[in-house]
Amino acid sequence: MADKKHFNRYLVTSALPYANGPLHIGQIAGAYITADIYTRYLKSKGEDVLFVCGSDEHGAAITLQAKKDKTTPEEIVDKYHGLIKSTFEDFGIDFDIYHRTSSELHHQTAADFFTVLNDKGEFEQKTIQQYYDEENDQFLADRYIIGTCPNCNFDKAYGDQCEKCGSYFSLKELIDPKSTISGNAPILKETTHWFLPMGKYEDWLKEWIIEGHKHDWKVNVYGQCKSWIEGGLEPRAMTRDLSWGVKVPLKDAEGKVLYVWLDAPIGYISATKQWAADNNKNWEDYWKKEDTKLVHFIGKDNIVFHCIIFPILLKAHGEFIQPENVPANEFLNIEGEKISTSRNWAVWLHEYLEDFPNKQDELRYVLCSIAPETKDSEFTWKDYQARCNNELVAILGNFVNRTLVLTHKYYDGKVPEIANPGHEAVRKSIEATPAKVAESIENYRFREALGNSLDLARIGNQFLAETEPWKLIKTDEEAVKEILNIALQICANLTVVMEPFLPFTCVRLRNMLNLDKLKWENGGSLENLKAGHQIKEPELLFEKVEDEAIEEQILKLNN
Ligand code: B3M
Ligand code: ZN
Repeated sequence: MADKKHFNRYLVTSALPYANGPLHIGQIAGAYITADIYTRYLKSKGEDVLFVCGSDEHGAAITLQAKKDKTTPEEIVDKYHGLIKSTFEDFGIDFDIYHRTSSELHHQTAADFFTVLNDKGEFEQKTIQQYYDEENDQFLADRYIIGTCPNCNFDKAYGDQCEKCGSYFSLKELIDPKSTISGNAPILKETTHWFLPMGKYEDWLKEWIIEGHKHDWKVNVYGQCKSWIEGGLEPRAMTRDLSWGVKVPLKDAEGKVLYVWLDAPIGYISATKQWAADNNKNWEDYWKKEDTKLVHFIGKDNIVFHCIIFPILLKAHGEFIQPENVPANEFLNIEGEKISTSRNWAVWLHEYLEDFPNKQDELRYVLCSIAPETKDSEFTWKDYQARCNNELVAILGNFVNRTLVLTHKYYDGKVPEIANPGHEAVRKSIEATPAKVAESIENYRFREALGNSLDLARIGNQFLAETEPWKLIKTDEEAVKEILNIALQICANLTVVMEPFLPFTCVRLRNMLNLDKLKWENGGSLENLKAGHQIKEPELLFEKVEDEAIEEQILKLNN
């Protein structure tokens, strides 16, 4: 069900990764490849699209990593911000800006946002009992405490959330809490925080999400939101006792910073501001005009923050639009197990590229084919190999190669002309392809969209197999001209409908076809290549993935 309203511009965000480690395949399968496909498609249609992301550089994820590595939070974020940013670039995730929450502009934006809400009386200041590490003289926020999950008994649950069973709870429910800094049992001590009374927005959330997005939000997203809202929303602390983060912009708030989940989504706003300043645009057009479509791409563990807490903050502020959709993905497992960064059960993107140089599109292809759109899904190396060899090599690569080789063989690489157009059925399916792909993309069904666009290469292969131009050349030269003309037009159209998914391959294919980048509207045309147009020598688009390469990767996982 597409969002039917008409929009004049798009603001698309991908979750800001914590700058505390390199990127793995689970992350880009969840929130980045899909967003990149979506924005590449919209841009190819000529829409006004802004695609923002950046590093999340605050919160305990960063300070704990710094402690572990015996270094400072500053060094951690500088190191990983650089690595993450270049990994995204290497994989063609084409953000218009990749910003960072440690920037001055972000600190200012987040602090101002807090001030507006505070001035409007949106927070309740409350003194509460909080866990405190006596040895280190420090309050222990969320991830600084581990203990036993009250729900599943997992003994390494965080202060507010269990990664094993996925449940959230309040600090006091955690069984047998321990400080992650000293390992000691913490004491309880009084501290004052600013709380967001979320309960007062329940009616609005019911109307906006439960009534309003029943049919256009994904079932997994809608279901999670509904159960949160119907479960009742407790006040949530928007500040923390920490030294690392955005300082609470008030006089009586010494030693306190903004809660990372208040600060991080505002990172989308500060990224937009920075991009607008760099490009002479108005950031407010993207955040405050009702004809802007805001879409957040995230993983399922971020749903509550993007669908409930951040919308409440935007609503409380008063000047901002709300997300139109939040197409969150579920999780990607590897070889039958959950990804675990601590156990190194992961495929790291920068390492993948060392082992498979220039094979970004192969991974993009596989991860989109198996994207965890409606439920958790599974990456296995054998499946990677099978999809590369049976689909990319055998269908797409093979079709393009046969077409270009025959064009060189019979016509010196010049596009042949058609005397009497025929092949009505094939023409119709070529013309129908872009609309099918578009329909799937607009409904956030990226696996289906990829299938629909690969179908164009399947159509091409089947067409060659049925018409057999290599036989026909001996008896009917005119017929072969038409066949190869059509096959070449399919190649040209593949550079359009495949581009959102396989951007690197499409650059190479355009080069071979000696063709400029086409717009989406040209993706179903049979006249993109004029008769007589000279194409270049073909080279193989994809290589077969050998067994040894796959075995090596499987071994790597176990180490
Ligand atoms: N950094 C959590 C994550 O990487 C968090 C997302 C922030 S999005 C505003 O999953
Ligand atoms: Zn649990």
